[in-house]
Amino acid sequence: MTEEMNWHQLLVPYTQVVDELKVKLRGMRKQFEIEKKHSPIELVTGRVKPVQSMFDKARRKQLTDDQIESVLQDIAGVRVVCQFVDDIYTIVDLLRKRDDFQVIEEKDYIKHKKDSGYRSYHVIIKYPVQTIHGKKYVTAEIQIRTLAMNFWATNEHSLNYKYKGQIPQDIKKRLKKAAEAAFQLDEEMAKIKDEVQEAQWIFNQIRPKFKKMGDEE
Ligand code: 0O2
Repeated sequence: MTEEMNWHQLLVPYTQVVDELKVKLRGMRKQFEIEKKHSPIELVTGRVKPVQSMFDKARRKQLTDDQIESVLQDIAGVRVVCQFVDDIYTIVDLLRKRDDFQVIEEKDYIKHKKDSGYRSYHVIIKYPVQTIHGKKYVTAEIQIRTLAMNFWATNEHSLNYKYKGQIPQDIKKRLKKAAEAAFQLDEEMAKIKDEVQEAQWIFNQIRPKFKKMGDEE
């Protein structure tokens, strides 16, 4: 068996965790909708880190192959996108209360934004997954952010990829400005949250239900 096939085999439980988490989080959203309450969850996506990207990160962090699984917490990654900053903390509370996995770490990059301008709330969990070889505990990262934070992070991520982590200074500066503008948008929206929610509730009664964009996988 090749080295690469070994890694693909190792990643099978991670794929299952991502799939299960997506079902569970979308299930939470459905429940809010059925109970005719504002859903703090707008979109749910997920991915297993591609093997190459896992190796790149391992090299950056100077990890040996044996350390990769225990050190990298985001091999299984799920992203929850919401409308308002408050929703993020509602989701975090809901996650803390669940007993189908254990929250082992939380990183609040909203109260403590990263140097790049990145904002998001990361919840690291230990998730028990059933495999044909028995139960395995898999670490997964749930990233929770607003639509505005997600817009910024997605663009910055593409630029980082394009410039191989070396974004030119002038673009970096603009990105920092854009991060602040996105945050101001979140703050302004928070002030009219009740109005927006009421309007959306009325609108949802008459419009056909569309699949949430970016939520189909
Ligand atoms: P990908 O391609 O999304 O998988 P480190 O990389 O050491 O700073 P660490 O210790 O793994 O980060 O944990 P952290 O800070 O929770 O970051 C993990 C993930 O958060 C990243 O995974 C990104 O998805 C996201 N993230 C963190 N900082 C930034 C940022 O400045 N900009 C953007 N766009 N995303 C960020 P990967 O492996 O870097 O990337």
